[in-house]
Amino acid sequence: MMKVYGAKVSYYTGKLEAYLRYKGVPYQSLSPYPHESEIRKNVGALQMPIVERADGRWMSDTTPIILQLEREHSTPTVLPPTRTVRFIALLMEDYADEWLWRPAMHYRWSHRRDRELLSRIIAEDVVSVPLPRFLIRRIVKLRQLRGFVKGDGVRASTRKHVEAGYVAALDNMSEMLAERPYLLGDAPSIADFGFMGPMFRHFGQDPTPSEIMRERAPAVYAWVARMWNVRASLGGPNFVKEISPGASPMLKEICETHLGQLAANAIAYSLGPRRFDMKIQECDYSRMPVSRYRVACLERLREAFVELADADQRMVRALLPYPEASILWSSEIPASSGYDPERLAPFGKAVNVYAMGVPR
Ligand SMILES: N[C@@H](CCC(=O)N[C@@H](CS)C(=O)NCC(=O)O)C(=O)O
Repeated sequence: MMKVYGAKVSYYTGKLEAYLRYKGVPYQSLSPYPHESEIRKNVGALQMPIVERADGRWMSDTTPIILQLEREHSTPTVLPPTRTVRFIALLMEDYADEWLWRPAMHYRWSHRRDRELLSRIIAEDVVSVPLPRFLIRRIVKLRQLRGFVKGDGVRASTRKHVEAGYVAALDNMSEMLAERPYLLGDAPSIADFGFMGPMFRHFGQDPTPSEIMRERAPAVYAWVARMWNVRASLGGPNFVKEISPGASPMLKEICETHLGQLAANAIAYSLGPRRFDMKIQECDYSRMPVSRYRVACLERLREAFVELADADQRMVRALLPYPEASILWSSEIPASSGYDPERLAPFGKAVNVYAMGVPR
């Protein structure tokens, strides 16, 4: 059986678990900490989830893991067959993976109730180091707040914008879910699994954002449970064949936020500094940590765009009529991460999203 090293409070572990349950792939959940040296040896970085397979191979990073497992377990597919819809699904997944991470960390670690609860859970259930619990809690709180909140651009001047990003995701998902039970059809696609990262183990479980979700977006709250319960059904998934107008607010938000950040990050990566400034929807973020992994995300999106036929490329461009979207088809901004040139992912050596793990 597949071993999934992760945690029941982890963003990407929740995303992968939802996918494995849907596909009927059995797995065993384990904590990574007692296996840290083995994990580092086999995948290069400690992050969650990490998968150890029955055939002895190890996998990291949920997007390539899902794409690999789709090759091995092709039904029910989570990749919409219509090429333009598939591209939009990958774009939505990337936004959920990488942009909603900041508000998810902010709500968990900036709000006292959430911070106290999660540091207790992590000290009791996740971290296994021979230190008194109160000390583990203190270290965890400081590490997460300093690294992933303040160190990732959440300040007095950006806090409102970070929180508005969560609310926008709720509103935009609600609009899409008013049309169908899953974001792009009658069954979950890779876009739905992407959104399970932030929406399940963070926004749907942590006290402050889950209350907001229940009050403001009960359809998203219901979708989270539906995603956790969904199993392959007879008849196969029916995905939409074209992106409906209900998705427009979501796509606009993705371009203005996530693609704006991917562009600023790629420019900074190509020039060399470890921190960069960016303006997103008129909000100034300063001293953001550069991410090599996110340059690779942009490269993969560009490759997916290039693979589209001309007519499909035109259709995608029409769906994304916002200036930030041009980074998907124009190479004016360099995107050259040098990460995984041999295309071994998910079997290659992982890199943390920020250089050495936590941004400093
Ligand atoms: N791109 C990866 C990211 C995995 C990841 O960053 N996981 C987080 C926890 S949910 C982590 O392990 N962070 C490293 C840390 O906290 O040091 C994926 O899709 O799996």
